[in-house]
Amino acid sequence: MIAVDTIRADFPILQEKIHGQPLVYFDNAATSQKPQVVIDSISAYYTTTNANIHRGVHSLSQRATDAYEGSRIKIQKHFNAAKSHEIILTSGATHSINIVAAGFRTLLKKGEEVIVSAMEHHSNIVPWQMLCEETGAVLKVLPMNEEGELVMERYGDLLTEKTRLVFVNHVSNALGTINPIEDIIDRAHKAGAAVLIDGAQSCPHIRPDVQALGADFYVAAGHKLCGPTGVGILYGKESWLDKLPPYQGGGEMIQEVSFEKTTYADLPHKFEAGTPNIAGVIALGTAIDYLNGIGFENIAAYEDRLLAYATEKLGQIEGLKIYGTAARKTAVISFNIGDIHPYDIGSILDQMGIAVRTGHHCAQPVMDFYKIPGTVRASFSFYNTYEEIDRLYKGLCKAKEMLS
Ligand code: C6P
Repeated sequence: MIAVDTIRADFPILQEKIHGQPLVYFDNAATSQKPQVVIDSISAYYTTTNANIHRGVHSLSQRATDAYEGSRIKIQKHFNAAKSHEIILTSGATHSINIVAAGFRTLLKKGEEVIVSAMEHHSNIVPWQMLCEETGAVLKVLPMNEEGELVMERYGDLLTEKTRLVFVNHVSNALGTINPIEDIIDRAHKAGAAVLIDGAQSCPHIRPDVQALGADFYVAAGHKLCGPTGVGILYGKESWLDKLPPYQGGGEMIQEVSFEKTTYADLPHKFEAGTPNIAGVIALGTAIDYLNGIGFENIAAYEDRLLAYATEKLGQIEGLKIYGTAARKTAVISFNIGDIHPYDIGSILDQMGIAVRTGHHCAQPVMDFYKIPGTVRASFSFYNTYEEIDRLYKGLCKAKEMLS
């Protein structure tokens, strides 16, 4: 059960007015709002703890290090990773994917193959294209269908003895589709390929168990998890992280440096060059505690109800077409009304205090598939309400009237 009024009181920004109207925040897939405990955690860090980590013998540095490493352990437990050093703290999901893609430069050979899904965010396409250009590896695409589901019957044909890596999102940011990653991972492993799961959109709704899934890599963005911007997670199996070379050189990631030779630090430090976002990582730990306090089953159940209500309500608007009608979806509705440009709808909604995202959502291949320039995307969170969906419905009716 979700006590939505109590929860809303935790998020100060939900009291904001936009153009004189109470804010309706339906852009949660872009970034989530932050509860007061997370905001307080950042302030408390700079008030009582600020020091650089892993460096000082002084007490404050020790305090900061303990808080930072404590957060890593919270994240490890949350993802059920076997070891805390399998959690690499990054600046975001994009950074996490780039660490792996860059690492594969030394592992992938010309003519070997990698598989991407047709519904990826650009962050899970471009780094791999760059990798393929550099290595001469071949990028193959697992197609999607009209409902916005992956065509799994094609997967078997794509997987060959040359496949080295498969990378797919757990949940599509543009459509909300929950992809069958268990099957994707299982079959990739049988073919001898490793799998990276982009969990940027799943983690706010689903608690992943990386050991049960068997994922080789799983990435997430802290800012979509009620944490601050500038923090991300890369989970990697120890055996893989050991094989990958470091992504960046600098302080903290070394064992010994001389002008003749440098040796690298053990995991996780090998991938954490430079001073990290210490306050952000600590605040992400607080955010994860906060979300687990509510419970991911409760979050998913409530958001499912919001999605069903919104789908039914928006479906009443003549000419409104929803893109992404997969059987398994998170609370995202991507749509257009007739041939009205999504940007125009988004601008009118904004005048009413309603925040949605418009455009291609950094998933241009998905838009190309549907032969549209973009969509309006309303993405819901556990702090949204049925009344807010009613306001979206009314706003859309008004926008349609004004723009038709
Ligand atoms: N999607 C959206 O509005 P970063 O920017 O590194 O925190 O996350 C990148 C990213 C990677 N994968 C998926 C599936 C994503 O959805 C995102 C971010 C936001 O859909 C901002 S573009």
